[in-house]
Amino acid sequence: MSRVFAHHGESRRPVVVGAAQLGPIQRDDSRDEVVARLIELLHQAHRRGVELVVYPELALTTFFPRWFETDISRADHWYETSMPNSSTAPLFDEAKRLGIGFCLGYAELTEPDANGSRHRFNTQILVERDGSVIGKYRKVHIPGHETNEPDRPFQHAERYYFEPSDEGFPVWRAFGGIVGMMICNDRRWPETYREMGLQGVEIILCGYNTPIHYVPDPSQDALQGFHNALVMQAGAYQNGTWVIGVAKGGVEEGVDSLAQSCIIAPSGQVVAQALTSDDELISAECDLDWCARYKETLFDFDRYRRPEVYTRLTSQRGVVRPS
Ligand code: CDV
Repeated sequence: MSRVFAHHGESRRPVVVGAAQLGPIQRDDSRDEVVARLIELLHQAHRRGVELVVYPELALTTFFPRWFETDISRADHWYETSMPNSSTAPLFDEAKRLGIGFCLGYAELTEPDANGSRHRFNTQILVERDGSVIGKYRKVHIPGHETNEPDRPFQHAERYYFEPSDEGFPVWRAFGGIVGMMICNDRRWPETYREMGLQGVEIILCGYNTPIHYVPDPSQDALQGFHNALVMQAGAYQNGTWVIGVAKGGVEEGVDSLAQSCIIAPSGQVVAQALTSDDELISAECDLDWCARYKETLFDFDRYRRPEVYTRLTSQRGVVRPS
């Protein structure tokens, strides 16, 4: 017998979430200047009763993969080698003082591994209200190109600057629910949401930097806002989860990037959206119990999914190419 939900919620698990959109960060802006902006958004969040603030992808610097640096070590200054560090400590301290958790994206340069190699990741961390780092996610889907493409109006050399993570999509028990993270291009792939959906995720935190001009196919430029909403609304609905999408938008070093940060309910509905392309906080009370209305009805995975059948048949059939 299926569960039937009352029109109004019987139980509630509310968490007030803020999407702290950033406007552009120019090349010469210092970490300290940027952190001051993050703290200003944190203060706005505090005034609104926000418990969890989500910042964009690569929130501490300009989007540096737009330039190609032949000697990659000359780009090391864009990366963080520890977290917190002297620049971000004021953010950690202020968030802890206010009792607000946060999610922060940055470029990570690891300590040498057993082979003496250092690794570069596009990373997001989840910080609890007591200032402890409880989760780290490294971007899986790395878009763009590996080598310099000088004919482009600007580079998108993420595949030169970052390794793809082989750690998948973990989820964490935090903020009264089950939290997952993804970064920018990850949001375009249905398996990102489904991998977390299969682990019961209730809220997915996502920072992004999306240039409006998509060099490989400019016909997509006018559709950037549509595609952004399309993928996150579909991912939320099909997995019964909240999705928090947070942009670094506006014209950064001459490159215009999509803003339109938004908070999406498990119904797929947008419940809050940024109006500007600048530093702007949007917020919403996210009732994590609302997820069950989708996870236990239309998207009851255990009851209705049949991957054991269709993945086997699809791999037997293989790819059919247009003739
Ligand atoms: N930072 C990104 O991952 N940006 C990509 C662009 C290159 C398409 C995105 O998916 O928005």
